[in-house]
Amino acid sequence: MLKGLFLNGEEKITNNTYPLYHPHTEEKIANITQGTQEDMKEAISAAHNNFAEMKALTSNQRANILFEAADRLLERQEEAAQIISKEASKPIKAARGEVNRTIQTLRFSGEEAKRLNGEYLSLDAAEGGEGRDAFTIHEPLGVIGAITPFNFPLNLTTHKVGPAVAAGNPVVIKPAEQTPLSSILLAEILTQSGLPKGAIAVIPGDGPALGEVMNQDERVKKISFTGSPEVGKLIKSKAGLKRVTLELGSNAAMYVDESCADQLNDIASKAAAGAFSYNGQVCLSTQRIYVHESLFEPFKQALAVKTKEIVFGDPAEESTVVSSLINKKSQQRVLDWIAEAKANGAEVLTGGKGKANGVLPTVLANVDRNEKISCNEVFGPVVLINKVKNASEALEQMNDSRYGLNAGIFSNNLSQAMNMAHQLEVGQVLINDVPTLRFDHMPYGGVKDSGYGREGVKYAIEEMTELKMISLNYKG
Ligand code: TXE
Repeated sequence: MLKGLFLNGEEKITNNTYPLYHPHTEEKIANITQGTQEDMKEAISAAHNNFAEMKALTSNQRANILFEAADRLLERQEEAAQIISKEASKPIKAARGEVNRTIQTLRFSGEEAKRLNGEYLSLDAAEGGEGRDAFTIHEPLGVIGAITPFNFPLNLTTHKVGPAVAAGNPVVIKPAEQTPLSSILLAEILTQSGLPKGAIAVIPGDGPALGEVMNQDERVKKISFTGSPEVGKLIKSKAGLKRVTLELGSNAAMYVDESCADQLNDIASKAAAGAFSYNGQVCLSTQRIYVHESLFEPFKQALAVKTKEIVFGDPAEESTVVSSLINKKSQQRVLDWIAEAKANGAEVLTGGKGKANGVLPTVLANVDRNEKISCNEVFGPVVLINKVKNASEALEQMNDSRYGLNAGIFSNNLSQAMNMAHQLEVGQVLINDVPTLRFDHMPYGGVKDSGYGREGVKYAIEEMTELKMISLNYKG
């Protein structure tokens, strides 16, 4: 299959292509047209030229485009899931889950398009301010640049596109090299649903080259990026007066306190799901688990049992939960970090190398906090479990990280859990849930190296609009 760029509402195929391989079966899936810097400039011009038309759409019209896109995606849900499963090596059940979430993200975006409300301002609070009615409105910014990663190629892209459209902004997408097909599908569906042609473009290709054009072009008013902290910081450093939102990685932690003795099996199941869903390539993957010393041994055993039940294999199989990592480099990095931790005394309860680019679900116990596998984002199917004396030691270890995205606390002691929640250095705290949890309408983003700004439909819209104040002096 030859797949082109999505530009000016249609496919543009050129001879300049790159091959896309299935990470698990290693078969060629497609040849993708490689976008050039000229293509990116053309996409930005088209988006800019469509801004007036986008801005003129009513809230109701924008909402209806998003609702129709949700309905069209629902009709094509199996096709979309197969695309995600093949390009990202995502187990098919998880790929279907991602499509379902994307449909919701589009619907939430449509609903929020109807709620772009401002506020009444009491200007008479200032001396001499009486006799005026003042209020705020939200205006769209202009062209939004969306730079997206491979791990949730449809839903994370929709988290940028849905709010952009809801607010009345055109958008240019630079998808991850490995997963362009789902973004192209999204752009096709939105265009079929009535989005003005040219108001959305997808330009696959080299990140640094295409990102540079987005960063340099002053018509791009905001870049919304999801990916690694290194690239995120680079984009922000070059952004000038553009707005920037960065959704970066993490090494998410959770704590199981002494009050959870009766729930260990249930918590271990949830922790295994949190650690291994989509092969651990999730920014809020459950990576570090701290357990009160009184429950450490039984929890460790329960987690090992649950992990051994997880099926590794071809992502097309219904039973598969963990499949190959995105590429060989990732596989090698994860295996090297496991070997290094083991050589330094960590206990490997289960795990190993899998077929193709795979790593088998791995549990490591008693891992030194300075190990690469502990203090970096592993982005693979590995979970670490360590013993702590009490909640304050758990808190200290959980906060000892360059990242701060999500954290989980399992506790039946409300005040202990709430005290920890207030002191955790993260964007989101989940009490009685693993950190691997995101609903698509909640605010979502990180502190420290995990990010800058917030997503979650309503919150992304706030960052994609300009606040304007209008005042009327009715006394003259
Ligand atoms: O990210 P990259 P990758 C993190 C996670 C993971 C790491 C690697 O830590 O280990 O990222 O993933 C484009 N200017 N997360 O390699 O390289 C690139 O083409 C502009 C966290 O995919 O940052 C792709 O489209 N753009 C996470 C996108 O940036 C550039 C999800 C991401 O690529 C660029 C996924 C440049 N100079 C990964 N260089 C989360 N928070 O969900 C590359 N790109």
